[in-house]
Amino acid sequence: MITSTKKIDLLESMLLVRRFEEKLTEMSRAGERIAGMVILCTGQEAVAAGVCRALEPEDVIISNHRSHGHLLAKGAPPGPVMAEILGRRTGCNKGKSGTLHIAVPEVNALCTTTVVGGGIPIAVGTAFAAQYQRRPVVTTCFFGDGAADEGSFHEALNLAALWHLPVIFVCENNAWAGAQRHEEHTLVQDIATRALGYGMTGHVVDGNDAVAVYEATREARRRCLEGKGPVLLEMKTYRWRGHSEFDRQLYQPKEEIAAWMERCPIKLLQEALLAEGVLTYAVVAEMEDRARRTVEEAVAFAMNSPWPEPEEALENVFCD
Ligand SMILES: Cc1ncc(C[n+]2csc(CCOP(=O)(O)OP(=O)(O)O)c2C)c(N)n1
Repeated sequence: MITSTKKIDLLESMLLVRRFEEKLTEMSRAGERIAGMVILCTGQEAVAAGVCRALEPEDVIISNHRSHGHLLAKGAPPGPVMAEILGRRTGCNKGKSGTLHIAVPEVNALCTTTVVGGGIPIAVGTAFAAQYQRRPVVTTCFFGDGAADEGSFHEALNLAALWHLPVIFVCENNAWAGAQRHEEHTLVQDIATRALGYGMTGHVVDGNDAVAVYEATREARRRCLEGKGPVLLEMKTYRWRGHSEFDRQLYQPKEEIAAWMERCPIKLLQEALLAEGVLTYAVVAEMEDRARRTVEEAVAFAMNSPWPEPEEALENVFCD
């Protein structure tokens, strides 16, 4: 059973992600130099928070191009994440990743890849390593519905099931892959049903309900650690913004966006907690303040950080 403390933690985590990304939008519109494309998970925060707050610190995550929520919810420090996005030397990857390939090994966020579907086999590799070394660690891999139609998805899920690897495959089905609707790239309505074809467990989860996401992830984690093999969780959610901030979103019906905004994951949890008497409006206001302050501090840290020197470009670059 999820505790009230954990529910508050989920809300706090979602608020941080929302405010962080709102700030990024503001900065990108103001012409701030952002290293890479601004790709947001606004509207999908329940998946990031629900999954990552259900994991333990030693569990690994592998993320994709829509990574800010995953990283922050896993515990990545907002200052160095912001600094990385702004290409500064104090960034998580010394300013060499920019927005799109951030890794934060300190919190076991080992890889962010923008190759659609590219992270899925990598997750199978890290899960194999944990199983081989008999470490009680689960790998969670985030990818979109578009990625579920890549060849890598099929090979990776087949192998993970065959070897009973401890992987939670999290498909964030936000209804769109770039400008393509889900129905335009697959006839399969529920991607979770594909699990059956590989001999693994799959579930459809309400991806805007942070508590449901948390509980599904806890259960999947338990199964993985009992050696029962991987789990495929399909989180039904929605992308509020365009594919990236360069995208004018003309293909996304306004009414569709509005209907999903009504089911804002933050609003849903906040209202539930107020109704349950777990939270008061005063505490909500404090949480809001805290999230805004954290983001302001992250921006100040990043903006006051130096740019990398040109000669640093080849440091930490390996080749045979
Ligand atoms: C292998 C590969 N093909 C195409 C692209 C270009 N691309 C970047 S994101 C994207 C859409 C991905 O959609 P989805 O997997 O559903 O994730 P979402 O953006 O909806 O979160 C595409 C086609 C890419 N980066 N990599």
